[in-house]
Amino acid sequence: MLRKLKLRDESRVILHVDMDAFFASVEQRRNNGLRGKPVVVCGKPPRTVVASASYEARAFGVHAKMSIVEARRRCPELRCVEGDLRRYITAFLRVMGILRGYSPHIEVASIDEAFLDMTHCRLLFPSPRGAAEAMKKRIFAELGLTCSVGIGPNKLVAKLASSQGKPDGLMVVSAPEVPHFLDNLPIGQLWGIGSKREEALRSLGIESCGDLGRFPANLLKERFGYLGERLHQMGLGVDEIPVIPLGQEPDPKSFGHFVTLPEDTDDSRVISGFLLRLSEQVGRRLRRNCFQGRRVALTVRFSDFLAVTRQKAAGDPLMSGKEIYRLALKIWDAIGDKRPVRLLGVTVSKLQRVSNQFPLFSRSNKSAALREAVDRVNDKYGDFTLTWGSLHLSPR
Ligand code: DCP
Ligand code: CA
Ligand code: CA
Repeated sequence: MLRKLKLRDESRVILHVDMDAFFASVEQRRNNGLRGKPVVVCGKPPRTVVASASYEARAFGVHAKMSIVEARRRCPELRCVEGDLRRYITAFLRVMGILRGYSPHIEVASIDEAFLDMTHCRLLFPSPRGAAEAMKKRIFAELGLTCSVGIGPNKLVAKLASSQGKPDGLMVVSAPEVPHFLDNLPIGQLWGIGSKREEALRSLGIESCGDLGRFPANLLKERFGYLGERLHQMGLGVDEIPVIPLGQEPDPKSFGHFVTLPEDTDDSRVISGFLLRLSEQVGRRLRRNCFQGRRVALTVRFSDFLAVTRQKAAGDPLMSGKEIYRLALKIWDAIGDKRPVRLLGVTVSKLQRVSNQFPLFSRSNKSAALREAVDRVNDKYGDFTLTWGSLHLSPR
């Protein structure tokens, strides 16, 4: 029992890897002419934003999510490359191939990051730092890409540590060092703290993660509801969520796809065309994973960036694109707003497994599994700037 507790609280060694300027670095690697230059990867110009900016571009103040027009204004010699998700998935699969040599417990957290539970791999490596150094060396030697690594007693601390030394960073925070590490970390660096929440915390005199941990938990709960407890835990650097290996994730709660339209439009034929495409994408994912759903939600962002999400229950559980489309269209009609639309999203939730059979793609097909992981990250944290849809690609 004691051993179990200890393992959970203090003895875990979790490593987080995040690739540096990932999409941009893959492009610089492919094309010698781009190396050492300010480069951004984006969707189809001109209505697109920066997905990834090379560190050379960042020196000009160019960053992710900035419009291409603004990025070019800041850096006239900027090279813009139209991205291709398939290239980045292939590159990250090769990174995963290398990571697998360091621990069998790997969780894909995004298209360019992973957590490794190294707790039981200690005998194999001189030290966690030594393992990280070897891993970084191999990734650079074999793929020509740099990454940043953070090591800590849990996923929260590991991820915070990897973001500190970017690019090409390596930071190890042992359990006793956690309080000092958090004292020097602004709260904006924590997960899920946007500018509004950050402002609210500052108004309480909370500037650093350390301040957050020392702030009375009951007051945080009063102010932020259920999130208050999580904030308190984060302030203490506590995170017990285990590393969940690829293919062992719990059942998803929903499947969704989003697309930014090539241009803002109020043309209902164009809008229904996109709704059909999104519905079919979602339907394919449902079927591939052997789920059906009982609720369809439609998200519409108008040209003024205001967004609405409305949902509708399905009479019978559904998994076909046509059925999803029919409900999405009904929701669209019910919204009845004639302003030009900028973005559309279709999500199916209230999922149930269709049968006990395994998903249609084999889990040994790592590429499909990673694509699924990317889609799930999109569902959870919002879209990648490059989506399957915006690239006019078939994801499968
Ligand atoms: N991405 C995207 N749209 C977003 C965020 C990210 O398309 N809104 C893509 C492009 C990035 C990749 O995901 O290259 C990884 O995202 P990161 O946030 O890790 O950013 P980078 O790897 O580009 O830079 P950093 O070195 O800061 O990690
Ligand atoms: Ca990255
Ligand atoms: Ca990342």
